[in-house]
Amino acid sequence: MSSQLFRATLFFGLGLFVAGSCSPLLAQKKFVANYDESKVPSYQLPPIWQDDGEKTAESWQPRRAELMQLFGNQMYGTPPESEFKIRFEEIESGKSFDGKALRQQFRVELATEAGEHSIDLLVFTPTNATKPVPTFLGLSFFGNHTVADDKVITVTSSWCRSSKDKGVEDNRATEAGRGTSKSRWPVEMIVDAGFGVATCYCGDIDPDFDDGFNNGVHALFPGHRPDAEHPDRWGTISAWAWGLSRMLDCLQQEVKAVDGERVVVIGHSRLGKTSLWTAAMDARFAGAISNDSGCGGAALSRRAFGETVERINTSFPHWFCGDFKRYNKNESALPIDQHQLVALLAPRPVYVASASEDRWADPKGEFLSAKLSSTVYEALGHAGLKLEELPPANTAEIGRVSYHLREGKHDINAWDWANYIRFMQQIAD
Ligand code: GTR
Repeated sequence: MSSQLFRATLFFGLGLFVAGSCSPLLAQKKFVANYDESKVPSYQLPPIWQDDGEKTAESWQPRRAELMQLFGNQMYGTPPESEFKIRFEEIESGKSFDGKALRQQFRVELATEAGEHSIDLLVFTPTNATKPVPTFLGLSFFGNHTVADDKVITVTSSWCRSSKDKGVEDNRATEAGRGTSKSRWPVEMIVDAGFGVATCYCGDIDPDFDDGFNNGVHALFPGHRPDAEHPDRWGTISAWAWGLSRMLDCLQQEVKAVDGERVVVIGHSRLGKTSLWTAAMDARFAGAISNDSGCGGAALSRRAFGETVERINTSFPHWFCGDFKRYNKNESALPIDQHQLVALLAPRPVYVASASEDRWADPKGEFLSAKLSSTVYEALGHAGLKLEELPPANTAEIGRVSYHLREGKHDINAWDWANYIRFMQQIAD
């Protein structure tokens, strides 16, 4: 190699190294999560109530409207308000789970001037029900066919995240995915308890990757995509939340087996962040459950314990609105925090759940949000969360504001659901 060529190669190599060290990928690798309670920064939470204001039902309404606007503009992004058409079609029904469950599959068709989009909704209700039943509604990570070993359930044709375990090949779901998420959806236990469970695939609403908001329901509203000029418009979590409201439209208008006034939105992890924001935006939901929702869900952002605002905005730049990135490494500047999000659900029953080994999601930060939201429940005439501090593992406190800490990892399992069924009982009564 000539010395000139050597110098050029060295220069180019160094250039790559310098550019590489600034790339988001490498910056991401360098992130070290804080798991040390003594290193949690000292922080002051934004108040739930207007400073020095009265804590009454009357004063809550304007404060709630103000907070909704802040969460919409600064964090999740606002959904469009323009018109759309919606149609429901029952595409299949039959018995499942040895005849215990009625399975119904609906296609929810959405249309605007910009195009059409459809989402498949799967509903299980107890066959022996004598009246419409209270029902859980939640999104799945990999499609309706993954929630049960049932050959009749439609396999999604939407884009899926790569996963051999879930039978995804080249970002497409396959037959091999059937039932692979059934531990997260104990349908038999739910129908045995007298409740329904409905689900659709989050990627049917909006694919979970950073696509410049060109597909999913974003594509129906091209004039409302987030861009440099409008960084406050809806990210993917807001799109999922909007989609869940369309599923509720279907349950309320089309599904006679479901009690549409008693639908509780449930979600795990990123979908638990979504369930809280969904119920905040749509008062028709009778309650909400967030399972291990962590940063951007129930966990207080200011604690920066485990996943932080900067980390989540770097790994998942499409989840929140553009303006949320202003708070990367700058949580104390946020005009909001997640205890206020939980409070937005009052007086409807809310359940925040954590897992002991799920430090990334900050169980203590999740607990504190539930606890602090209680002030609004109390002002509205209901009991708040009865626990004073983070309880020992495998303790569930069920009430209007519920919380549990399950022993184990980041997941949603039968123990979690057994408690969600107990929680649902208060909605049924
Ligand atoms: C993680 C993310 C979390 C949580 C989780 C999930 O990678 O950092 O905020 O949402 O994914 O949804 O499983």
